[in-house]
Amino acid sequence: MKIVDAKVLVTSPGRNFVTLKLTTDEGLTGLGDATLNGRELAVVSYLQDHVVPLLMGLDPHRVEDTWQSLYRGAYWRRGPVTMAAIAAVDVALWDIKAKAAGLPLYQLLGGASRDRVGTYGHANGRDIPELLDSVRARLAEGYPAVRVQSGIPGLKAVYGVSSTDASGSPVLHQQARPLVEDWDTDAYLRHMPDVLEAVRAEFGPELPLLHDAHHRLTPVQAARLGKDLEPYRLFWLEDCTPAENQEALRLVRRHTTTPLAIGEVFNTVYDYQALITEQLIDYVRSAVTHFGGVTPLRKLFDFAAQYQIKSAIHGPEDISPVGMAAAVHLDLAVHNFGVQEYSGHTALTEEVFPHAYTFANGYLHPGEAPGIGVELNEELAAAHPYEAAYLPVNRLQDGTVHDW
Ligand code: GCO
Ligand code: MG
Repeated sequence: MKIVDAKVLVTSPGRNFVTLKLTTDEGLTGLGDATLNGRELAVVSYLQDHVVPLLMGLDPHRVEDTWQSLYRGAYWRRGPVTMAAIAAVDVALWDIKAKAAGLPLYQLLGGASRDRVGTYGHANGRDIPELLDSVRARLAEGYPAVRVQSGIPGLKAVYGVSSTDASGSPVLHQQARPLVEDWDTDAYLRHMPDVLEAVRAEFGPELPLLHDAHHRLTPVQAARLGKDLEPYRLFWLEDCTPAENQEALRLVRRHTTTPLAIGEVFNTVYDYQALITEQLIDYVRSAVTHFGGVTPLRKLFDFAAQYQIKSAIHGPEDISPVGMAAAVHLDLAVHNFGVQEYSGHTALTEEVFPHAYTFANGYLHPGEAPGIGVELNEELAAAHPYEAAYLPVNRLQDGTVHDW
């Protein structure tokens, strides 16, 4: 079998998604997600201009060899653009291989290690009462675990929490120019224990609760937060410090038993090396889409398993259904699965990417369709072309840019 066609499609059924579609001489097709939120077109160019020409005539069964040749052959390794592009090729090849075998991808990854894939959903509130309502809504949808994000008194727009404009309508997180959010770490550190106290008081001790600090704290601030939140027994504290600095987690870990999760912006195992071997974290958060595909993420999970660290694949709406499907196959197959983040997609996105995976009562299953089990409705995709959209920037109250 040979690859005879490769197309890079960009569509925006509510937000931008980049999809690679490979076609073989036998008529099999494979899809891969290459969406890099806010920097989509850089990956489109990387694929179209530099990778697609290399794929023509290639045997799609050679998944490992293709991965190695794209990673090593470029000489310039790593980085989110490169690794998103390689991920799309990797997943599209796995899709073709599994279709050729007539099997859902998880069967090629060793088969199911569980019956269903547990998820967590997002609860956000501008204040505590609104957050409690949002937790209630997630529980009504069946989510077995909930991430809680709250507005901070005195701040107008905080990560994960929509603010409103003068007319009271929600301000979108992603806009044609970056939305400017504001930040005050002391106010945040003072407020978060009250938030968790209120959520625990309302929902009891058993509900697994997560919180995302979105890289905003210094090591000592993160240590303080981890300690202050210990009474509320978080399932995890996510991205407590900026992700570039692995040493930071040593200091945090020395001071708190709150479990730590990190890695949604990581793109190779080297970003995790000290974190895993020194057991500084409890969950690895990388997405198939940003980590170079199923091939390296499987290796990361196996490495992490040696240290009792679990998987927790990043699953916001900016991972397309193609990337989500690949994630759910991996979740079902690996032994050290922890949890899958899942917030679903808009109805239009689901129409553009019809898929075999299902979400019911808080649990995902990849389905039994051969391959990853996702189609692309190209006509509908083309009817919703690319729209420029930036993620926000974050500034302290004196105007200084802060980590977002
Ligand atoms: C999460 C993330 C996302 C990111 C987004 C940026 O935990 O789901 O923090 O919400 O902000 O993926 O593109
Ligand atoms: Mg996050």
